[in-house]
Amino acid sequence: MTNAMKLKSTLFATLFAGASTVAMAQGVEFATVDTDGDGMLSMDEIKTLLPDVPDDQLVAADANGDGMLDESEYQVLTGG
Ligand SMILES: [Ca+2]
Ligand SMILES: [Ca+2]
Repeated sequence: MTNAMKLKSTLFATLFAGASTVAMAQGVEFATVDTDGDGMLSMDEIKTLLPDVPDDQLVAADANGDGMLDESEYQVLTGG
């Protein structure tokens, strides 16, 4: 392996590590997270599929403070 190739693979590893949480959240559909299909995401449902999302982000995304995320609140959480 050349030095240039080593540098490239190190750079890619760094980029992927930095982006992993956001990329993962963005890649999961609302319907996938809503495991009981009631149209709302409980904090338990979110934590099962997205265990790396910090609590403060979940609280911030819950715009109406009902302890659940609807589809529009989930879009805010995932930046969609
Ligand atoms: Ca649900
Ligand atoms: Ca809510």
